[in-house]
Amino acid sequence: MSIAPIEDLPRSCYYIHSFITATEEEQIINEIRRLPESRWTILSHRRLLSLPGTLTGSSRDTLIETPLPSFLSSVVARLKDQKFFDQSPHQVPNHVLINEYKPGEGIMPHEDGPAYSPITATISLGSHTVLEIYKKNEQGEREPKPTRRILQEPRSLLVTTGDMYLHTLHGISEIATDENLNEQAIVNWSLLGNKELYESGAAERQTRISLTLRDVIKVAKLGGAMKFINRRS
Ligand SMILES: O=C(O)CCC(=O)C(=O)O
Repeated sequence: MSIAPIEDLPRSCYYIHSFITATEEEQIINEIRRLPESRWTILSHRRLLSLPGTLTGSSRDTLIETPLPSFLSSVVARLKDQKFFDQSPHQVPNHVLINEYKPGEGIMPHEDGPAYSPITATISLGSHTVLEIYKKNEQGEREPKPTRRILQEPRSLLVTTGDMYLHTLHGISEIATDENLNEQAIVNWSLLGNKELYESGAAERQTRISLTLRDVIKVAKLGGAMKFINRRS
């Protein structure tokens, strides 16, 4: 598998179409559908679920050490083989945020914050989407319009790290159809696997599940966390 950085972006963003197969995509979606409904947090414009769990501690930056579920093992092994996480403290992702978006749903522009090592690997399942990248001005505020648009095909992997992780914001517009899809407007156009699906310039979204895999820097053993809780009570 050749890994090309996205031209026209700082050398800190990688796109790989067909990172997983259609069979793997279906298996992972089925496993996610089997998770109890009570694990999902319903937000107004998407729902989300954290595995192995949500971060704890007063700064919400600590992961209680628990393995990721086995249905993600081959994906995690592939990320390790590709050495994307070699510079992160645990050399592999230890946390995954699962977001589900219906057509018309999205996520406000945001930064991923300091709880994680500065590398994010996102796998898209079930639908494409367009991720919008915003620069910050000299005051550190988000510029009003996105400066880059990245088309993420189903089964693709997007890795962001370095400058891109530290100095930009990213979001997904709450729209049901992505428009203005072409070589000039989409920075990873030349890296798409199935360009013909988008060549009309518009693509309707389906329900998309994204897996955002990251390495949480602080990890606590359950025994240690219990002692900490007891000491405070
Ligand atoms: O769903 C996506 O691709 C983006 C998710 C995201 O930005 C996040 O989990 O912080």
